[in-house]
Amino acid sequence: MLAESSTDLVPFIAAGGVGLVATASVILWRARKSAATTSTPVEQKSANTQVVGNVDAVDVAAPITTEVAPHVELPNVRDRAGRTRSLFVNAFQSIRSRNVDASTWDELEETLLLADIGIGLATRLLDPLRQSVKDGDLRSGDEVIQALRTAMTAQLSSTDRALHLDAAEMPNVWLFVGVNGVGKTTTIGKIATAQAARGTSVLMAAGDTFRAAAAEQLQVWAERSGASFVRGAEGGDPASVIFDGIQSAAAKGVTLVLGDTAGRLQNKSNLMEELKKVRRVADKAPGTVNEVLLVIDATTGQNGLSQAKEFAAATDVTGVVLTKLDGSAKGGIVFAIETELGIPVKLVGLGESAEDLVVFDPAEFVAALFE
Ligand SMILES: Nc1nc2c(ncn2[C@@H]2O[C@H](COP(=O)(O)OP(=O)(O)OP(=O)(O)O)[C@@H](O)[C@H]2O)c(=O)[nH]1
Ligand SMILES: [Mg+2]
Repeated sequence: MLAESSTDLVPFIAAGGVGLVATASVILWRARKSAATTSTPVEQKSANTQVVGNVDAVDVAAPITTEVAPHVELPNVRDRAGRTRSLFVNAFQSIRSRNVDASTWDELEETLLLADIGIGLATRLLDPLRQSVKDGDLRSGDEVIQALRTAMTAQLSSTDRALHLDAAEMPNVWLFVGVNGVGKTTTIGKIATAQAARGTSVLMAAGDTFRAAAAEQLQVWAERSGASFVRGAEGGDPASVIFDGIQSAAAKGVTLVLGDTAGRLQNKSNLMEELKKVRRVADKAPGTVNEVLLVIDATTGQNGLSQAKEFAAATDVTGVVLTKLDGSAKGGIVFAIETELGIPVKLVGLGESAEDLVVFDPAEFVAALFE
């Protein structure tokens, strides 16, 4: 059974707590950064695995304060997802002010397709609206847009977006999978920062053994966030590194292991087999895999959908992290991922900094497209 916990365990920017949570996160980040850089012990675990960092030394290094720091810039879907937003807002503006005719449907379809919602879903959204106009139930362009908003909101309404963290299943393991360069390592860094701000102890396991630089990149994030860190030899077995990380976390009483993996193409069957093994090994005692997060780059649009299918088949993906929404007009992919695949989008990346990750809030997202 997966855990009872929900987004309240995840200190991202959630409705109602934006200022305080983000501020706490940033303040603790600073305290942890200095703690981690002043005294980071390096311990040899085995010939191939190094454990770096000492959770006890940095755990809750500073009290979480609710004081508001005015200089902290908070990420916001409405502002950051500007390219997707302006695509919708501009199209809707002209449609709203006109009577409904053939060009209305052409423009709506074009907008949905440009946003990479996909032809199947675009048709399923627009056909009932066309019918309602024929039946006289919808008359103006404005009414059509309102009805589209309701229909799009309904597409996102019923998924479980909770990130599962269970105190009874220590250590919890969250694995990060996806094709090259989508933002897996960066997302781990962001999540560690946010979890650390909540006082959750974190260990990062560098399961990307493909390049030495990958482990070093992750280690930088570990030092910044005060997380422990385990890496293996370049070219080593990723499953062993993740397993060593879990054992180390169990020995130290660390709650959450974030397992990085090398980027891979979804059609390389040997690499997908490797990922299955990582997941299998990570799920052995003492670890419990509570999340397998597929990281998808929003700028790749519909291509992300075929990636998702293959990764989901290999690793039982529990959720999607949609990164780089800040640089993409293809944010409609959110609807396609959820409706075509039934995988919830749990987090959204809105930039490259530690705080640029938010819980996906469907109402906020839809509002950003329509208002
Ligand atoms: N604008 C923007 N850039 C991002 C976001 N997330 C990650 N990036 C950037 O994307 C690039 C790749 O990020 P990585 O975290 O290295 O990606 P990865 O999936 O680990 O890459 P590989 O390990 O090579 O497969 C970096 O330059 C990140 O800063 C995001 O939400 N927005
Ligand atoms: Mg990486």
